[in-house]
Amino acid sequence: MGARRPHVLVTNDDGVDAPGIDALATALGDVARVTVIAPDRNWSASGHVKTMHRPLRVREGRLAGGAPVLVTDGAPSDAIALGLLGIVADPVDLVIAGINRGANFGYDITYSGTVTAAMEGAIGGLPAFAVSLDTYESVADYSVAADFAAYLAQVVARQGLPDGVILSVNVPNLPLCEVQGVRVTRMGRRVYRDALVVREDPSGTPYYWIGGDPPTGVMEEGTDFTAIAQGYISVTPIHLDFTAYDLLQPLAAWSFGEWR
Ligand SMILES: [Mn+2]
Repeated sequence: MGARRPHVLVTNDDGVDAPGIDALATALGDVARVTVIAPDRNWSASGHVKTMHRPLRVREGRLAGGAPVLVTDGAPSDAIALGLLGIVADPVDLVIAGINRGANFGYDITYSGTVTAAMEGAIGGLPAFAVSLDTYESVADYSVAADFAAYLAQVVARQGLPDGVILSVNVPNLPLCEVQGVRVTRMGRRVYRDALVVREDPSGTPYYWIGGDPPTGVMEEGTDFTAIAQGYISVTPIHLDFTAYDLLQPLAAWSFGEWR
């Protein structure tokens, strides 16, 4: 690293009290200046949110380990927008979201409050990445993920990222001695096993839960899902340009000229 420590803006989607964001902020403190703006509740699977129809509140609070934090009633992506639009006075160099409880593989990124918070950083013109730990346990060891995030923060602060590209990092739930290394991966294919759960409220009106079993994934070489299954940390570059370029020509050949 050069003499100057990067200024990192941190948020998460599990909420200010989650252990993952505390572990991340603590590890980053060794290599960066850290500002944390965290949502006051769990926003997991909230997707990319821009709150426009109600005011956003921000108050001072503490992370689980006692570090100061700004707490908002907005979504994770709102937290990043607030930080980049002026809540944080000093310029930010890098945006990091996490450490999420639960991996974000394949299409999960479109649901993930963690990954979409990083996307908000990219929309704000900054390099950004998301970090997720492959566990759903409420008590977990975030130290390997935190240590890797602090290392990656230095690399990304130095190298930058192309416009509109973020990194989605997934870390296996293993002790450091069992982690096999780091793999750069593509998005894998998730297999969702959602099922509708129908209940009835006291007045007899039905209501619904989206339940079912946790998603699995297709084991294919080179993917995020497979890297984690084999004990590797997975780093997936994600482009916000969702255009299906290979369909531009075929779609142009459709008979749109016949409309009007
Ligand atoms: Mn989450």
